[in-house]
Amino acid sequence: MNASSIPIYFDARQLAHQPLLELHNGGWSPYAEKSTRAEAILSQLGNARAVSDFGMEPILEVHDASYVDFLRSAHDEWRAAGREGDAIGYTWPVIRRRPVNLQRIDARLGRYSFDAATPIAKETWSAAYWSAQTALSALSTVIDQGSPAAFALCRPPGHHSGKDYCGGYCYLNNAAIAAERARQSGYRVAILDIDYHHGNGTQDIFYKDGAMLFVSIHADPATDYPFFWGHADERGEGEGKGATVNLPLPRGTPLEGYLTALDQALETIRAHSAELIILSFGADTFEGDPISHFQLRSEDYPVIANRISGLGLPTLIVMEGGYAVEELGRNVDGFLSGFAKAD
Ligand code: Q9C
Ligand code: ZN
Repeated sequence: MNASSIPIYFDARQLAHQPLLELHNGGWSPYAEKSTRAEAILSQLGNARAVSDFGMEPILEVHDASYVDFLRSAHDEWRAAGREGDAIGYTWPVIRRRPVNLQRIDARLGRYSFDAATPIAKETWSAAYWSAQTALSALSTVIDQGSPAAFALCRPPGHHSGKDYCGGYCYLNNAAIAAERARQSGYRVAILDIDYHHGNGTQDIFYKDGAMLFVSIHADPATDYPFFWGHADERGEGEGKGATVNLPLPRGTPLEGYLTALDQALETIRAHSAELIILSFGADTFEGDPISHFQLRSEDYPVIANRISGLGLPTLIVMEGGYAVEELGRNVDGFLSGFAKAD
């Protein structure tokens, strides 16, 4: 049993997604988003509750059907084209290129992705599907059973995935799917994204939506992935103007600077009169993370979590990144314990 008493959801089918390599700084390296991440968290937290199947409908509220079809068949198409290993693109349509409906797998990979960090392996679709169902199951505990909080051990993660693209180890946007579901159940929802990387997919999905607040604290995209999104002047568009709030922080940020941004984020959420929080939680803000550059220590996670739970709002905690596998269980457990603790 985990120290926190927060219900945990996980499905073992999420583990079967195992891409081998990613293109990183000009060469192939072992895929950082390993299945051992989820195993490490699970072995620290103890048993998870069983995930229910909410079907395709909530996924299709967020993602295009053509993209979902692509995700399902891309690996088969790759193999049918005579390729080895995992499907990965190498050509992308430059922004504003006129849409062309191409069948070649390489063109389809370019059309439905934005980077080379997100290979599609044989079991990717199934793992992404169950990761989304994990988020929906944990949400149901909050909105149908009145649990004040729940933890969705989602893997693969989701916040870089938009309505018709994968990227950044993400295929289906678990947090967005849950947020949309919560909204349809009548809640005024705020998404707080505290992964090290900007949640460009989530931002994109709700960019013109004034009812869904998206607030993100992340590494400055001037220096860090995903570079093209997450700058402070991105504030939403049309009716969504003001409902996107980006708080980029420099590399090397320790707890103190982080809490200043967090207080600003929480104030924004209060001002929005949010009734439910979807928290995209990445533990890649940890000082020992192999691909990230903040300076948060293990003992900082309970502090951060406790401030967020101080909002007093029902909260779905959705797992995003975090690649220091050795310390990941401890950091996630610390976060959940700090969240559950009364102040
Ligand atoms: N050379 C999440 O944390 N690779 N995704 C960056 C830098 C992509 C991270 C490569 C990082 C994606 C969910
Ligand atoms: Zn991340």
